[in-house]
Amino acid sequence: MAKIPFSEITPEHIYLNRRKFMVGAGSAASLAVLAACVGSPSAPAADSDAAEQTTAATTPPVSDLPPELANDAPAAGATTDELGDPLNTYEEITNYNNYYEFTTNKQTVAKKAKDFEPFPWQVEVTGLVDKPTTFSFEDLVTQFPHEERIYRLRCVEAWSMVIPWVGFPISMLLEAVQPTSEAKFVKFTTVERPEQMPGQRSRTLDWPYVEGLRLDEAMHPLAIFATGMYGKLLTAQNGAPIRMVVPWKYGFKSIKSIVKIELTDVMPTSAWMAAAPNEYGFYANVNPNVDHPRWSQGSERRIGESRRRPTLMFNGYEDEVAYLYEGMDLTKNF
Ligand SMILES: Nc1nc2c(c(=O)[nH]1)N[C@H]1C(S)=C(S)[C@@H](COP(=O)(O)O)O[C@H]1N2
Ligand SMILES: [Mo]
Repeated sequence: MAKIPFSEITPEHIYLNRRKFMVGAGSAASLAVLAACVGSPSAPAADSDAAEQTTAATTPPVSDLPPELANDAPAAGATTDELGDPLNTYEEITNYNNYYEFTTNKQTVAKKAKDFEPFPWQVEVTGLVDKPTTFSFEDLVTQFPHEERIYRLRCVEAWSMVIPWVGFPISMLLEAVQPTSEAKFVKFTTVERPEQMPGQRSRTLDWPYVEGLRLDEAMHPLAIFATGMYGKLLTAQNGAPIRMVVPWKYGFKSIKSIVKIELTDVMPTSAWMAAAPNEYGFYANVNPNVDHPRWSQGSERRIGESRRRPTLMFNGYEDEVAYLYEGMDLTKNF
């Protein structure tokens, strides 16, 4: 596959995000439509809803810059989550990361990830599907309409952030490959590149990083793949070029830099289940009533705040997702 210059990826990607945010529609956008729109990103959109339009004009100009530089002027479409909590800053979100492939030190992931080269990228979707498909990054951002999703991210270590992701529902990709009736779980795998990922040269985890969801969890409309954040392409430290975001589960479920997606009929063993099965279960739903063996999960520290705040059941998404776990003992299925 020919390497597409960053300048040719970004305009479509960002304009698509902005446009989807403005119109909030679910129709698929074609490259031709996008091409017609690029170049007038701040022009008022005739078909957009006035109430959602306020920040549309802040879309930064796109130039032929490497991702680190292109990410210097971020813009999100809102300033708070649906509970009224302010977004964390771009600085906070890109400088306090868990990404063990680079290092276990949250404050230096950004620096260690500087040489990671996300393009070109391919994601192989395989296993129990009628249409196994390998998507390039460009396929993903053009085939699946992107939108902004402001989600709380609650790490199992009891810190949290509010992050404006840009992405698309996992269900869209799964519908495209058509899981067979035997498919019950989805297994996700991170790229293995020890030459660019210094943390993979030591055995902190059994690489590659693997995660999994039940198929119905993956199909839930809140479960997304993110390719951007604050209206920009993802930084390497946040999981470029594509990562999962499942906001009602602990952060470690939201696997970064995905290269493989496999539909299966057996529950995948995640990297964290393999490392410490007594501490990390398959479900990993945020639950203030089930403590981690080594600390309480009843409260958390929002990055940027000093006072701890109570942790919410399913991270505040209980009304949307509780039905997925009806009849299950969540203390056993942790
Ligand atoms: N491949 C991979 N994905 C990963 C991790 C990791 O170490 N490797 N860390 C997880 C953890 S523990 C958290 S809290 C989130 C952090 O995402 P962020 O750095 O974008 O905030 O990524 C998750 N995804
Ligand atoms: Mo985490």
